[in-house]
Amino acid sequence: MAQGLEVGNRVRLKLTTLDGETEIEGVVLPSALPDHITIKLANGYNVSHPLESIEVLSSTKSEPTATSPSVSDAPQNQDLPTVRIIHTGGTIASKVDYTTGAVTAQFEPSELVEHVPELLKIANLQVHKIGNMFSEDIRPNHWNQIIEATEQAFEEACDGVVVTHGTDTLHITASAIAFAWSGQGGNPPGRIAFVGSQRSSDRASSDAAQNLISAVKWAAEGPQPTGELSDAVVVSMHETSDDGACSIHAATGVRKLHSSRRDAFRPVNTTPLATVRIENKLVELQLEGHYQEARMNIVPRTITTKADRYDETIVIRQMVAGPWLTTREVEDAVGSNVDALVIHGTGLGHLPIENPNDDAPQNIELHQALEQLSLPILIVNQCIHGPVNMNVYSKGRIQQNIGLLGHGITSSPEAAVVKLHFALSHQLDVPTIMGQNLLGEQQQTILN
Ligand code: DAS
Repeated sequence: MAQGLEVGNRVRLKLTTLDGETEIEGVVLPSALPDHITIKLANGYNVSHPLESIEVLSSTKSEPTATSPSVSDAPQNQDLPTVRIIHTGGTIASKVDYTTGAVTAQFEPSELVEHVPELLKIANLQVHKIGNMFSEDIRPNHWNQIIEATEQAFEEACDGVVVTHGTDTLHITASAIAFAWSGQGGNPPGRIAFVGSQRSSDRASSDAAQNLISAVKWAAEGPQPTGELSDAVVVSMHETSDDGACSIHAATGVRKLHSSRRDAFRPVNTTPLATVRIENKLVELQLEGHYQEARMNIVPRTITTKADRYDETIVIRQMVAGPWLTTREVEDAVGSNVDALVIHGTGLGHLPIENPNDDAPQNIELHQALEQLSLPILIVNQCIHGPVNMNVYSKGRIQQNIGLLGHGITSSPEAAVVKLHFALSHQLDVPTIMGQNLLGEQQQTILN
């Protein structure tokens, strides 16, 4: 490392660039390139510069933070709300192995709290470890384990629960827990917030700390869920790519829409329920106006202590409408004894099942194959945003006439598939259920 600089030093550097000289400040990170220095800037981004282009104006060793006590012996403030962190893994619980550069899930849940001691000013914290999984490996049996852990937390008088989870399927699991608690009229005794991070917790540009602080803030101090506004389970992630604010999203109205940005989670057909602002160590929870108004205009559900589970044997085959969709996919699915099909339709939810130029017979074959099927076929939306609306074009009406489901869906596509799995798990009438608004998953959009 250059000129006595060490990882962790807070530095002010003079840069000589093609555009002249400039100054930057930040924290020294492990170098991303040979003969370069890598700095974490105040806005959370990392920059690397050739060592010969810098002059060190100041460099101070950052005081070694006193390793805060683990959760078990941390000085908990019993006067604060009690929040249990249910830990499943993901990047939020990972570290970069700087020898390989790979991110591996390896945290103990108590380490999360040690990394973010501010949490202990918000809540009296407990931890429950389910695993250290990346979320692409999570299955419905893990949903049931999380549901069990949330029930147990509330039985043991927790005010709220935070579930740490990988980001790839975070919105799917969050939707699953929402339908488990509120899909058949229930309402959990406290708040449930899912949280992940796009950057591993040990990287200076990590979003983990602020996402976690926001999730714990909601779990500790948020309003009692109504059960009607998809507020029984929420997702807490960065509002923008900069630090300072996290959005509290309804579980069934949010989706991961970017593979790497810190604001990857965006609302689908709705807007966040609340925002947590974190500035100068102040943490402030602000409910959004539309949510406050909606809360005043409905009767909150009776609180329940038990949630539903998912049938882990249910098999749902998904396919994508477009130039490559043929009858073969449908026949393979039916041949392998699936419980339902989900087809991600184009536009408002359309499939290639007409042959106007008399030169695409496979479209007619697909139409006939779908018409003959007796199992549920749900249409969701490749566009992600906007409704599935099969009343606008004749194609949609043909689809409804052959019994395809999904007209009017305005939740995230993944929430709709979870809802289908939920209905099948409880032998509910799928066409009826898919047309209903069970817990507020039908977000306000142009359909209304
Ligand atoms: N693989 C990703 C996952 O666990 C890492 C992450 O973003 O959390 O979802």
